[in-house]
Amino acid sequence: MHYSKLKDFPQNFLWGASTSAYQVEGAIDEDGKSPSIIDMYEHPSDVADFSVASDHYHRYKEDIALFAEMGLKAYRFSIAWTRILPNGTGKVNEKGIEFYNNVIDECLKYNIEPVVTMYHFDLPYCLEEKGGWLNRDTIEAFVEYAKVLFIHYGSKVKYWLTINEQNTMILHPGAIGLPKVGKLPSKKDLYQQNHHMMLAQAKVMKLFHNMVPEGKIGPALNLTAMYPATCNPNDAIAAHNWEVLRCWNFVDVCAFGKYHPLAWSYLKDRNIAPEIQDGDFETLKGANPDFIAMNYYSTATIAASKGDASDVTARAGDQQIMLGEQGVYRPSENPYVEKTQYGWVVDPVGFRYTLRKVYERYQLPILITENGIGANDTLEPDGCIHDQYRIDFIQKHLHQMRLAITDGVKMLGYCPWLGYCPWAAIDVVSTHQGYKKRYGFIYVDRDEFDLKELKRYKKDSFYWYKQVIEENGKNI
Ligand code: BGP
Repeated sequence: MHYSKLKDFPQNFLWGASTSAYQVEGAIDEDGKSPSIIDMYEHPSDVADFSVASDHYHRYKEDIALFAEMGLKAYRFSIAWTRILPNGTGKVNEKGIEFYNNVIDECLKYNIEPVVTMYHFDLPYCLEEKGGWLNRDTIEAFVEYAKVLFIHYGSKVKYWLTINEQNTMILHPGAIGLPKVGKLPSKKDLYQQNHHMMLAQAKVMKLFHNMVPEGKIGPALNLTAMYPATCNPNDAIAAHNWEVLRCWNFVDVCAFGKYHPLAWSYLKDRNIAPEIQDGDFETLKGANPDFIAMNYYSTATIAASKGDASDVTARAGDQQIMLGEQGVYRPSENPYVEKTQYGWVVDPVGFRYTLRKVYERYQLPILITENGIGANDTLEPDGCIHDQYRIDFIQKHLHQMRLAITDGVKMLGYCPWLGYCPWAAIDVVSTHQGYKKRYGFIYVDRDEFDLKELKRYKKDSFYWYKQVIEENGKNI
């Protein structure tokens, strides 16, 4: 669709940026924090671990001052459950409460809207030892944790995200890390975990609406539209299979309180459907998210399954690199898109396409909680970082977002486009590829193992994004 005039980004649009606790904070055993699963998982030995990360725990004031200088209107960060309730439940750790109070107050001091993720891949390890998400007790533990957060921060934080990328945790658990025993859970167990997370999320959303009536809460999923590899109808069916299983099923359970019918048929047919207890569907129906948060990096291109083991590729899959599944789909190449140096498809038009689909399906406001390019940036001798590729990436995605805004149905009473929080506000440790895979607007001077002074430098993209925000995206 071509338009003679593009709509503007809305007034009050949340121009933000994101991080997560385990990737940015460091201080993994300070002030009463207990280990989380991601701290304990086995990660490749040739990349940085999370023990120091970007040392934000000690430098949050300096970092938030830089975010303010960049003009951020929102900062999306996650709270580490293990700082708040080191035993998973029970005794509240005052030092943990204080830390996030300080972070939130520091944001508010600069009129930066804090956007809080409650759970970003980091279940307390002590709960994992009791079965983790496979154990139904973890549902109530999450509710208890949420209640502590709403009591302490509910009056200051308006935007909340329950669980980050539940679909990544269930479909690509290896990308998050390998449990100590070195073995990933079976699919049956993963879908049971998924069901428990869905119940926990629904209960927490209900609690939130009672405790923080003015606030807004949503799930944060990794959403990726799928293209059929050709116009062969079987490729179209396969692309739809995987789009439903990878994306819509997760959003549907939260937004509609029920599994997507195609996903449910797949789960039943393969004997991997979760056990459902009486009352579970009533609980799921009670979620009522206020918006959908979405992490978007890439699209994927999908061909029909050949029905044999060759559907699954030998290369390692991750959040964005599709693996294939026998009888469901095969990953295919797309000749019309580029890739990052880490092999992730770069597809700004696919962003518009995915936004259209999300809006069409759920008719809820959308908050972009991640989007960005991982690259090996170079710190020049004069202290500059010329990351034109990051500027190009974000510029193109924002332009497509503006087109999607122009495509959008105007909704009565509220704006369907809440904001854009790219990944990442500042360099952080990648989930599984170490420190050299950088995403931030602010460079942190450390190497994989040499921590140097962790000094902060503003990248070219920092100045560019600042101007975009000042102009409310009018030149995008
Ligand atoms: C998302 C995660 C983020 C972040 C990002 C970039 O899936 O929610 O935590 O890690 O991907 O991924 P990576 O660090 O693997 O490059």
